[in-house]
Amino acid sequence: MKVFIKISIILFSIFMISSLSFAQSCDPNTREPNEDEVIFFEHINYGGCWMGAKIGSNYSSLVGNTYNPICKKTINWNDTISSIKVGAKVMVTVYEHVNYGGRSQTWKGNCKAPLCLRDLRNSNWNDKISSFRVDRNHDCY
Ligand SMILES: [Ca+2]
Ligand SMILES: [Ca+2]
Repeated sequence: MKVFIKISIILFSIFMISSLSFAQSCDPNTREPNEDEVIFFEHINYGGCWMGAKIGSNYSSLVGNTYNPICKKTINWNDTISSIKVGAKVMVTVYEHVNYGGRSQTWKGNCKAPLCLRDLRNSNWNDKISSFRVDRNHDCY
């Protein structure tokens, strides 16, 4: 009986560890989002420079050069984003033009795990995003 309990605990632990590592991660080698933030990347496959934005952040224009201390270079994020990790409890809406204009697209995490958008060429959004809003994913609250 004791052995059975021990085996059960071990199996349960393995299950918990594996579900954590599989469910919570897009690519552990690059910056992962907290559940309340979205991470935008310069290149596909979460490459290049990245910027994070929390729930409640609205960027009406990405136009203009900003110094990014993370990658230590000046970058213009307009028409630059090529991959995105959407935090578990985040709903992000991206827009083709500044001031939330033009075509738009909304993506959400699934409340437990981030949504992994590794290559925006697949959805015709590569190097097109000019403004975005980050809201709560209301499915999760
Ligand atoms: Ca790009
Ligand atoms: Ca654009």
